[in-house]
Amino acid sequence: MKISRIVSRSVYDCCGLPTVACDIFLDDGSHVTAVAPSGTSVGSFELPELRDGGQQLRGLGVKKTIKAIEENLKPLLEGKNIDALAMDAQLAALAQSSDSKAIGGNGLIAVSMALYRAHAHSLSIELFHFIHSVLGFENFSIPMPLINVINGGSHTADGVCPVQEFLIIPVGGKNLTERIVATADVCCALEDLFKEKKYSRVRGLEGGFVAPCAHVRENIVVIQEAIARAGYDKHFFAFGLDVAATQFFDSEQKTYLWQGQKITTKQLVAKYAELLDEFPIIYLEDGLAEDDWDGWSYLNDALSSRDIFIVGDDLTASSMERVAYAIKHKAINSVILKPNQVGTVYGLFETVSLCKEFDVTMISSHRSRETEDTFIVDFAVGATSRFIKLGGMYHSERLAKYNRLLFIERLFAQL
Ligand code: 2PG
Ligand code: MG
Repeated sequence: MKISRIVSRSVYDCCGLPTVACDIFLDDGSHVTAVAPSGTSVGSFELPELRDGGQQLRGLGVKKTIKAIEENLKPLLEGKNIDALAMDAQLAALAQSSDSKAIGGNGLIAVSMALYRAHAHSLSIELFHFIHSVLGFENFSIPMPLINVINGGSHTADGVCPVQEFLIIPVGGKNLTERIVATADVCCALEDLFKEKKYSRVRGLEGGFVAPCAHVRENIVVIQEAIARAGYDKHFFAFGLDVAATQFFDSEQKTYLWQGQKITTKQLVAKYAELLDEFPIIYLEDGLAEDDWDGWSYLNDALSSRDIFIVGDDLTASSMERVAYAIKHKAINSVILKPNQVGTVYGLFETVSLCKEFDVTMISSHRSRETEDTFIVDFAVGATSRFIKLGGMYHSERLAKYNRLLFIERLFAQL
């Protein structure tokens, strides 16, 4: 099937801010759409977005991005037979070149994702299936969700608690359906508890409640209380933290501002060790800042006996080169995969291959500024990610993704 037309346009994300959508029209008259997500705690090693600047829409308009797609990408793709991988390889080459600034990571990723969706559509197969076959992987499985129930850091207005995301991990469930029921139960119990304790029920960017306590420990205690109240055994849920530590790192003084105190890398790692002694935390994302490389090797070594996923996000920025460096420096054992960090799905495939080769655990992740697009879910299943991060079970841009994952589990049950 041929690509007859590519249209890019401005749509709005969950924060009411503009983002780029790409529609691909095929020569049978059908079309598909993909929409670029955006981050709030954006790492410095991500492919930069192209935005309009100026006063309007906080300077986040995407007219320039749309123009760049028209001028640079449309001529490469229109009128050609759809071949997502080969076409995306061309986009990946642009992403690696100085031209990437002229198009922006946001423009590239919208077109890149739309190419896979269009190709899958032209073959009448599910997107996850197409991605899986492109990667040549054998078995499918449904990734374990990491559900964000309390938000802190830059994902809240006050940023009173340093940790960005308190995640619950329903390890006791035997399948996704059971895990989601249990999680929804805990979310209800948490809401009741917040009411009783007269905590604000304002939600953060990803749909979890704004952290009621400045101290990390106290927030975990509240979640534990909700789990008990919902009637789940204490082994049913494990915990994860996305600390997003780059946000409170002082790179000149090499200190972290943790709960009002300036502390060193080693002191922060000691705080994590204390939390790990007290709670069943099995997942620690961006525990240190994106350029604290020595600190990361120390962290990974110090916690190595603890059976914990040490996860790079801002540190690795989904880039094959940075993940390779992190492996070499023994900085991590797990990696976040976000398509827009590298600008193309093809670029992310390269990182996936590296993770497979070195047995690095993969976590596919949404961004804080999302839309109804569920591409990341299909990517996670197709790439055989062990975990998936989709935010809280609140707000339609998050639920669209949980519901897509439930649909895929149902499809598998019928195979
Ligand atoms: C993260 C993400 C998603 P953001 O840090 O992992 O949860 O947040 O999109 O703001 O970078
Ligand atoms: Mg993160």
